[in-house]
Amino acid sequence: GVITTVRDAQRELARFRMGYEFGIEEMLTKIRILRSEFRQTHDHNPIEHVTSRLKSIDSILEKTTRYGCAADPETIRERILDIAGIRITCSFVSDAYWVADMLASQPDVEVVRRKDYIAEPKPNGYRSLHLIVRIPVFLSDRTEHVPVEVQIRTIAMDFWASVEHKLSYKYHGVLPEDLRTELLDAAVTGAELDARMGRLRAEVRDLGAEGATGTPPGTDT
Ligand code: 0O2
Repeated sequence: GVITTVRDAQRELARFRMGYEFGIEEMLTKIRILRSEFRQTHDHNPIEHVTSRLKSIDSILEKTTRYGCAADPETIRERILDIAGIRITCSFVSDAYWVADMLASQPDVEVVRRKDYIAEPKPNGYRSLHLIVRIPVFLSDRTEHVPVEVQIRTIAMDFWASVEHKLSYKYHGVLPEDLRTELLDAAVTGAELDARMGRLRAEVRDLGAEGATGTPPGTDT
C-alpha cells in the first residue's frame, strides 16, 4: 500500500544521499590530514575553518527546475554537482590556492571544474575559489565516483559572502541598487584587506610556533 511505497521512496532517497555523505567524509579526511600534517611540521596553519553540508532535496529540485532538466536520480547525479559541499576558510589568499593545489594534486581526486572567482570576482563582488572534484567512494559491492563541491576562501571573503547571503535572502534575491553598490564596495574593501594581510604574512610567519600560528579554539573540523 501507500506505506510501503513511502518506505521504499525513503530507502531509495537514503541510498541516494549515502554516496554524497561518504564523499564528504572522504574529503574531510583529506583536509584533516593536511591540517594535522601542517600542524606537526610547519609553523603556520593554512586552514582556519571547515564546514560541510549536504544539499537538501528541496534545493536539489529547485536547481533541476532552474536548469530545466529532469528530476530523476540519473539526471540529478549527472547535472547537480554540488549536492555534497565543503567550505574551507583560510587566513590568506595564498593559502586558499595552496589548499586547492594540495587537494587537486592527490591521485584519487579528479578535478571536474575549477572556477576562480578570486582572480575574477562575480559582478556582485563575490570572491572564492570553487572546485568540483570527483572522488572514489568504496562500497561493499561497487565504487562510486562522487562529485563534491569545494569552496575555498579567506575569512574576509567568507564574511562578505555570509552577509550577502543573508541580504539576498531577505530581499528574495533582488537587492536594491544602493545595497548592491554598498556590497560591491565592501567586496573591494575585503580584497584590499586580503592584500594587506598577504603583505603582513611574512611577519606572521616570523613569529614562530608560539605566535599567531596555532589553531584557534573551536575551529576543529
Ligand atoms: P548553497 O546553499 O550555498 O549551496 P549555480 O549553483 O547554478 O548558481 P554554479 O556555476 O553551479 O552556479 O556554481 P558556482 O557559481 O560555482 O557557485 C555556486 C555556489 O557558490 C552557491 O551555491 C553559493 O554557495 C556560492 N556562491 C556563488 N555566488 C555567490 C554569491 O554571489 N553570493 C554568495 N553568498 N554565495 C555565492 P548555491 O547552490 O547557490 O547555494
